[in-house]
Amino acid sequence: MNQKHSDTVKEFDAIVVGAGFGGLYMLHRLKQMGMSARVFEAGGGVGGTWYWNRYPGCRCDVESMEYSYSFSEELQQEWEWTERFPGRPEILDYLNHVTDRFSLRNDIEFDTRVTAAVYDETADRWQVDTDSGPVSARFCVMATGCLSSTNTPDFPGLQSFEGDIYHTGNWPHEDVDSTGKRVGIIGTRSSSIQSTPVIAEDAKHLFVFQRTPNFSVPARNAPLNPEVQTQVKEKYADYRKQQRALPFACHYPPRDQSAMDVTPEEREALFEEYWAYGGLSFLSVFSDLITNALSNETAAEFIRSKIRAVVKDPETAEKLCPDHHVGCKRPCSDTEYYEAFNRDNVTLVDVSETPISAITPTGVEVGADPYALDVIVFATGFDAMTGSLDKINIRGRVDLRLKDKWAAGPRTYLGVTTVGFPNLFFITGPGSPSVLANMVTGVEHHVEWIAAAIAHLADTGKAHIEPTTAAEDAWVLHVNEVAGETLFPTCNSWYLGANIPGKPRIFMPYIGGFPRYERKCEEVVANGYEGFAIA
Ligand code: NA7
Repeated sequence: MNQKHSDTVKEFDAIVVGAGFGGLYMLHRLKQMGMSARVFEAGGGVGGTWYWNRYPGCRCDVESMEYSYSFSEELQQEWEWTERFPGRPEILDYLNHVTDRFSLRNDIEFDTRVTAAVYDETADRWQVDTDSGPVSARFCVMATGCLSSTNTPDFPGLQSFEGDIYHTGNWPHEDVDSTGKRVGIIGTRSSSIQSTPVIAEDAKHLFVFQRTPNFSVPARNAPLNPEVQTQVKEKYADYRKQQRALPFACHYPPRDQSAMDVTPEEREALFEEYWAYGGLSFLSVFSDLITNALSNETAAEFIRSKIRAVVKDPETAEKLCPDHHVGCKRPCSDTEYYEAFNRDNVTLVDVSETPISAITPTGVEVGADPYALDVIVFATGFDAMTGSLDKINIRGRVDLRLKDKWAAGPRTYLGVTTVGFPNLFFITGPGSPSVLANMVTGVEHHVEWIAAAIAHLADTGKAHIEPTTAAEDAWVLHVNEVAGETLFPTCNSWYLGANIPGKPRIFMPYIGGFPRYERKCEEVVANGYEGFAIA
C-alpha cells in the first residue's frame, strides 16, 4: 500500500491521532504491515499523558517492569528501569527511545492538532482536518488517551488573577520555581496527592483546597533492585503472560478470600502486610473489597486509622478522612502526602461546605475568606474518556456527529469501535478495561486487535468494518451490568463523568477484568468477527 500526494490532500492508508503509548505502537504495527501512516500529535514531542503532566512528583502507580511494552523482546531486555514506580521523566525517556529505536519520528507531525475527521461515504475514506492541512485515509485510529482533556472549573474572576496559574495536566515545559511563593492547589486526588509534598518543600506556604477527601496508600517507591530486574527479564514472556491473566493486568493477584471470612486480628495483620508492601496492591488484599460494602468499610477504616496516626492535628486528620468506599474512585498512591500536613507551611482548606467563591487578582476567596496567593495550581482533573474525542469534529455515516451519538453516554462495541463510524477505531476507548487495568497492556491488546482487523479486511478483500447495532447495544448493557455489580457507581468519580457539570452519569470503563475482556475479543474474532458488519 502506498502513500499518494494529490495537490491539496495527502493520502495515507491510516491516520493515527496522538503519539502516546497507543499511537506509537499503532504506528509501528501499521508500518510493519507495509501501510502508509501518519500520526498527528498536538504536543511538541511523544509521550501523550507523560508529555503533558509535568507537575512536580508526577509518577506512575503501576510498577516499571509492567508499565512498558511487551511486543519486542529486544526492547524489554535492553531497557533498564531505575525505580520500582517510574517517574514521568524516565517514562518519557523510554518513549523517546522506543520512537527512535523503531524509526517512528519521521512519521509523526508534532505541534499539530486534528480538528475534524469526517467519513466520506462515497469514497469510503476518512477526511481529516489538521492544523497543517487536510489529509485522508481509509482507517482512522483515535489514540487520544483517557485523561488528556483538562478540566478547569469556571470560577468567577479566574481571568483576573495576577499571579501564575498552572494545571497539573498541562504543566509548563520550562522550570516552575515555587521557592518563597504562596501557592494554592485546588483538588486533592492523584495529581495533587503526588505534587503537594513536593511543592510544599519549596513554597513559602501551600494552601490545599479540598472539596472531598480521598484515600491514598503509600507507594513505597524505591530504587529498583537490579537482581529483581534481572530475574524478571530472564522470564519476561512468562511474567507478561501472568500479568495479562490478572483482573487489572498487574501483578497483584487478588487473594481468594472475603474480608468477612477472617477474624479482626487476621484482617488487621493482612492490611498491615499489604500497606507495608506499598502501592495499589493494597486493594487486592481481599477479593470482595469492591463488591461488598462491609468488607470495603474495613479497608476504609484501616486507612482512616493510618491518616489519624500520621496527621498530628486531630482536626486536620478528620478533614482528611474520606467517607466514601475505598477504590470506587481511582485509587491514589503517594509519597508522604498525609505527612505534608504536619508541616508549618501547609494548610488544608476545607471547601466542602463553603466552596471557592471567586478567584481575585490576588488569590482565592472561600466564602468571605481571602487567601493571598502568588501561584494557583489546578489539580482539578480531566474530562475523562470522551473529552478529547468530543473536541474533534468526528462525523460518520449520514453526517452523524460522534458527540451527538454519545450525548447520553459513550456507546461502543468492545470499546474499540462504534456503529456508524466504519474503519474508525479507539485505543482504550470507553467500554474497554482501559483505566481499570494496566494501560500499556490495554494499549497493546487494542493495537494488535485493530491491526488484525485491518489485516483481515486485506485478506478477505473487504473494504470496511463496523459493529452492528445489536452487538453494540448488548455490549453497552453488559458494561453497565458488570459495573452495577460493584460499588463503583456509588462514588462521584470521573469514571462516571460525575466531575464534569452536565456530563451524563454513565460508568465508562469496563470493570469485568482484563482476562474476561480479552477472551471476549478473541471469541469475537474466532467466530468470524461476530457482531461486526464487514463489507
Ligand atoms: P481527579 O482525580 O479528577 O481529581 C480532581 C480533584 O479536583 C478532586 O479532588 C476534585 O474534588 C477537585 N475539584 C474539581 N473541581 C473542583 C472545584 N470546583 N472546587 C474544588 N475542588 C475541585 O484528577 P487528578 O488529576 O488528580 O487525577 C486524574 C487521574 O490522573 C488519576 O485518577 C490518575 O489515573 C492519573 P471532588 O473530588 O470532585 O470533590
